[in-house]
Amino acid sequence: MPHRPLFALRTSGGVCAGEQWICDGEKPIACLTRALVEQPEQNLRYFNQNLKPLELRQLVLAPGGRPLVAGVQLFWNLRTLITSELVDLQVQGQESEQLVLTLISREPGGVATSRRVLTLSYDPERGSYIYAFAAHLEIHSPEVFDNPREFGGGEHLTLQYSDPWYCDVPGPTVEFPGMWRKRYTHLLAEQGDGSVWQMPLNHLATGIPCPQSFREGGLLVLAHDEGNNPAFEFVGATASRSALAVCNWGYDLHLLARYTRDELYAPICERFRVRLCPDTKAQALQEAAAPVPKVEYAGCTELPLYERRTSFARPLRLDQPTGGPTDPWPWLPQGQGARWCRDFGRSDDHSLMIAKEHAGPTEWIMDREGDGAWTQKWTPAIGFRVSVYIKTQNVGGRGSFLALRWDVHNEYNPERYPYHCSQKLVGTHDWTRVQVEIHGPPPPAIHALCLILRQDGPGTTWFDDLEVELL
Ligand SMILES: [Ca+2]
Repeated sequence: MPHRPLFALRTSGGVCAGEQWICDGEKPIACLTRALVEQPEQNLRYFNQNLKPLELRQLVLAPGGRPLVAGVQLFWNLRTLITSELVDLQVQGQESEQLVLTLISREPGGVATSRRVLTLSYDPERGSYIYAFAAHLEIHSPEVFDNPREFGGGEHLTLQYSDPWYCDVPGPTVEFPGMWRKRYTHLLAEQGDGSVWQMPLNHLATGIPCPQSFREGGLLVLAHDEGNNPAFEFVGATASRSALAVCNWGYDLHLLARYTRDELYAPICERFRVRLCPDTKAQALQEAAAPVPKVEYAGCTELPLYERRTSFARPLRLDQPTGGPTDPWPWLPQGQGARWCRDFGRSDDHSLMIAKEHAGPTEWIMDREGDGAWTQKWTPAIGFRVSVYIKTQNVGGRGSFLALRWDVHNEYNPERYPYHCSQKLVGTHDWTRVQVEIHGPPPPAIHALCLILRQDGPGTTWFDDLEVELL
């Protein structure tokens, strides 16, 4: 018997105001939310500018399936302005095979009004729910955007119609008890020129050129988990007008559309669908995909990946998906003379090295240890004890050392927290173990701990056999 859907928007019972879920029969398949989003997600996802975002969350794409898309934003990001204020919600087709939700929101200053229409249906051939979104926008004061400051001499203005993100992506950045399963390795897309684009998931490849248009009806697919590959489908004129940007935090997708000056003065509508991509299609896209372009960071095509106990021997290859059950971040060189040493170390042939003649600091940093960077949850009692072995040769200045620092990433939140430093080694020392601790509660809005290996002065330093212990 083919599945017959019976959709409804329901309010669940609760202590006070209940949650709103779209249901298929008795089964909840997506949550309509306008809840207060706290730190660190508020900072990282909404730039502290949209405290109660209007979103569809935990989208199930097949009857009986698990949620595959964690969130689809139902508002417009108009440069620095957002249609953040909910005006109305209209529901049609309750208890039917096609549910239509119309969500009206406005930019609080009165610049624009958004009318986001979700039409939910079921495609029995693909065994997939179809979440069809129409993102209408009426700009009441186009002059706000139609000026030299916003266009900057270009012919088009870019506005963001959604910023969706996935379930289970990225994988956990370190191994820990109770961690979720890593399932995906690639993003694939059918571009406007007919070619197929691929991006390996490894945090650093998000810098490769992303699609600047899509084939009409083209797909953007997260792959490869059998039977569970979510797709965004670009409908009609939206396909050629859309560009994609991918954020390395969690591979969330910035869906952007380009407009001429004249187009800002007329009603705007972008259309996209969220649905399952058949496995055969995902495989065909992978086989047809153009090669991954060279990916570099500070001249490196591979970097040592972060582990809580490391000899700095394992590489993160920037043009490939990360293997294994985790999705780690790499150690990053900052400043002159930082080199990943592949022929010398304490217990093997790998270490992190800084060698330079001039004064001042160079660092190796890893700034993604923490529950805002996909590890286990923190409590206020969190603390870290970190140790590393340091070998120095003729180091002058303030010396070589390990440091820890609470860390927050966002232009709206300056990095204001102090370095907690270990013993500093000046001169020439054989392998010497240094250690430093940092104790919670972390300051507000903090999402991670930053680990720093620093040489402040001329000379040569090797760092090896790092250990991170949660207290
Ligand atoms: Ca080593």
